[in-house]
Amino acid sequence: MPEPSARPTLDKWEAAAAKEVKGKDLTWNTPEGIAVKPLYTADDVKTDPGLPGFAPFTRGVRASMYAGRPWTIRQYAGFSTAEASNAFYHRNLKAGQKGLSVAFDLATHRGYDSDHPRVTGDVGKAGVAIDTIDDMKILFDGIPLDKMSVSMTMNGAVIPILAFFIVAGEEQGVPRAQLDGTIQNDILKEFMVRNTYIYPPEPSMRIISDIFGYTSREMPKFNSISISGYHMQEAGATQVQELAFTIADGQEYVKYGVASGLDIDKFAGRLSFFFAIGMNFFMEIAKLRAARVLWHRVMTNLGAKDERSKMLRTHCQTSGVSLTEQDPYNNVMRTTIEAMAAMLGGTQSLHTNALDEAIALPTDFSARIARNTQIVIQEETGMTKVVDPLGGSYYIEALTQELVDKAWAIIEKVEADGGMAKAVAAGWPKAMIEEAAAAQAARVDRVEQVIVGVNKYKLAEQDAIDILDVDNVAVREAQIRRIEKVKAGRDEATCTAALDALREGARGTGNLLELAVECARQRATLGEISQAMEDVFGRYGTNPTPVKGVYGGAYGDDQRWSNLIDGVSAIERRKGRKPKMLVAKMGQDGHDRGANLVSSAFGDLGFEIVAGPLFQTPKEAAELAIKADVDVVGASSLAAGHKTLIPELIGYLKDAGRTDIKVIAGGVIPAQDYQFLRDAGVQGIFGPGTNLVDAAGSVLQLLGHNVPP
Ligand code: 3CP
Repeated sequence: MPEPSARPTLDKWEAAAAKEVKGKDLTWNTPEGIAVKPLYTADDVKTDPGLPGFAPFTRGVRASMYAGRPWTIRQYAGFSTAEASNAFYHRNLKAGQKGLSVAFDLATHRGYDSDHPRVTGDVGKAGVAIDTIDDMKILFDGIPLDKMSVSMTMNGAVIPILAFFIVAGEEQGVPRAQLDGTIQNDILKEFMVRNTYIYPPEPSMRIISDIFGYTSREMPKFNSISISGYHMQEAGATQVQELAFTIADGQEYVKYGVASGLDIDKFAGRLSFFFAIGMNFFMEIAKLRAARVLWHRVMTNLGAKDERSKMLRTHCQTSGVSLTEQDPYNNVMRTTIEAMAAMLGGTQSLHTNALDEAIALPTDFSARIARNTQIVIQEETGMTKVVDPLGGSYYIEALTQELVDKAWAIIEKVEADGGMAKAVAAGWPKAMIEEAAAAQAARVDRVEQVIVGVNKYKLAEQDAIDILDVDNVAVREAQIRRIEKVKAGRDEATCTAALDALREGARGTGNLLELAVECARQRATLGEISQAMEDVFGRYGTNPTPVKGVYGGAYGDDQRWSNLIDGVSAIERRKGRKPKMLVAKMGQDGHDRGANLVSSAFGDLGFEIVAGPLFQTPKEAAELAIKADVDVVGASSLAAGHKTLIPELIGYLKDAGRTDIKVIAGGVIPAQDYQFLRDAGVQGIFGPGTNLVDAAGSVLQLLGHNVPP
């Protein structure tokens, strides 16, 4: 070591670096507005991160962390029937997975039984169909619910699903006090980004308080909520937005729980979190550390005394949107990098995405690679042997503090507005996220942000990979047979009485989960339990409001963009009105990032956009298209319903004599399905990673105007 006086100063380093890069500014301005410097030193570290296992838990919630027990390898899965999903779980557990995480289909999420006419395209797609307690029992057949921790991603139909889970335990001989697991139960982010809500915000918040009340009393090992930022990042949020809104959501839930009469330290210890881990490696590590600091601060301010109540425990999932359909084996590397960020950030539980997850549900092959990514890190690398190995890194510590400060400013704004429920109702968090999404799409389309294989180093030709295709007609028929069997075998009078009691409880103050558990015992279906509450609460719906000017604003006087605008004007002159496009979301798929981006970008080009409401049937979408007299319908599908829903839409337009209305499809559509859709009459298909400027050129061509390349 040189003597302190002989050590080079920062000024000297700056001069040396500037000489090397000939004065180029090396500051990296990240999307969250952080100016990342090329070098960090001890001068940048303003706070002592303390020790792991001690407040404010910057360095982790356990003293020994992974040296004592590694994080839980918990792969999110579920598809088609309960039998198929159960078999998949058994195979995965045998191969080294440690905890379960159930994915439900969208019909289940939205509280519909599989025989409901609105969900023909959704049953068994993107998750398992659960209609009755019998389905739930089959799902966990041979899996002891007192030993295996089970996470269930459910928000809308959270009451019937949790009731089925409790009764499945009972009928397995496991008392509810021994049930170990987590329910997502996070409705605020549904209103912001994910959209699988059923009821309006106020009764939805009551449901959450009822679940806190019941589980804190009856199920001490069960995590009553998974407060989720994941879906915000998937919808385009920056890491600061994800962090701030998630912590603010948590704060709101605690306030509601306390207002419902619960003692904060009786339920707060079982609140858990869920974050996305994207490709900004150090930012993600710092984000998890910052989240723990922020939660400790929030809970201290809310009056929690028990340190467990202030400890942020979290699940993480590698980022789905960071995966690409193009050159998909790159996704293995992306997921590995993200998994490392999650573990270096100190996650408690982790899902690693499969390489084909940008286009379909995982196959056994892709699920194995995803799972083994975690097993290799845990068992081959020695990375788990040291607690928080990045603690004390100048950059990580400085970034952690910067994220804390930036997120805190947003949390304070939320508080000034009266809390997250009010902010969500006012709509500004959603708008902020959508603006960030539009800005990011423009960065990618303009190659300011590189995505290997998509906007740089593209393959001339690509081999198709094998993907899983679910025959949802067969799944639906099997589900309908089981619903009929369950209904035929139950005592109608006691079942109706239990449902009536639930309806009354919804009108009054009875605990909804407790009442639903009785409905589940009496073999009421998920649809019936949901409907009993809907009779009182109503069903909620909103219309999208795409952001304006962000995507187009990024293009300035770019020549191609100007050519497109000229093309739109040419069509306007020819038709005497602007070209008109319905952006349609059909089925129960609430993922609206793609639809909103298309609406924003095409709107900025001068199209008249009809932003269709979520959850339309094909018939409703066709009727809206005809009524609005659009030139083109863009059907956005992110949850695998396209092969059923889009041909039906075309059928309705044809029956109405409107074959002049062109139909295009976009979203998560595997190449294998392109010919099927073309044969059904789809005139343009835009899969994942589509450049919106290219897409606009194709649509203008479809409308009879050729845009110069
Ligand atoms: C942990 N333990 C330890 C140590 N580490 N004991 C001694 N020494 C250690 N070093 C203890 C814990 O205290 C705990 O016991 C037990 O071991 C289990 O550890 P854990 O850390 O609590 O882990 P786990 O049971 O896996 O729970 C993790 C959380 C839980 C808390 C995060 O909520 C969870 O599993 N969440 C998963 C959520 C999920 O899968 N979501 C999927 C979303 P005690 O409990 O007794 O203290 S998928 C969504 C995809 C997108 C979409 O929505 O569509």
